[in-house]
Amino acid sequence: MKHRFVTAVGATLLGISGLLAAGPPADAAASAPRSLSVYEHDDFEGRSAHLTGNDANFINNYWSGTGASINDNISSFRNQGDQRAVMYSDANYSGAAYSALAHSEDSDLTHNSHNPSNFDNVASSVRFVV
Ligand SMILES: [Ca+2]
Ligand SMILES: [Ca+2]
Ligand SMILES: [Ca+2]
Repeated sequence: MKHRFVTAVGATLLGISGLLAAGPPADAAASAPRSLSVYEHDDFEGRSAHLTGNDANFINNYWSGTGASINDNISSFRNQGDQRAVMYSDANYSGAAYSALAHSEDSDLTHNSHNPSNFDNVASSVRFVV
């Protein structure tokens, strides 16, 4: 039901843009913000931090308003961006990789079905990919 509704809206938007017929087409790549919110505890609780670009080492990234590093302490996340965020267990994009799909969230990094089974408190770097 929800899917049919979305399809109907998309068709309506296509119809409108067809009528306007002017202006450049939307550039998907240009509207692909990198926006990953990470949390200290499960269920998006505890302290939080916002990552908006590639970062090779979380050792100098801190929970907002604190001097405490997020390194090896991320337990849940929300990826609000249009790009996939690949988090790595080690610095410099190495070690085990956890792929956080665009517009996805994980409330508990301890149990994962399509990623390393336990990625709780291990993330040390992140790289965004389209
Ligand atoms: Ca860093
Ligand atoms: Ca934690
Ligand atoms: Ca680590």
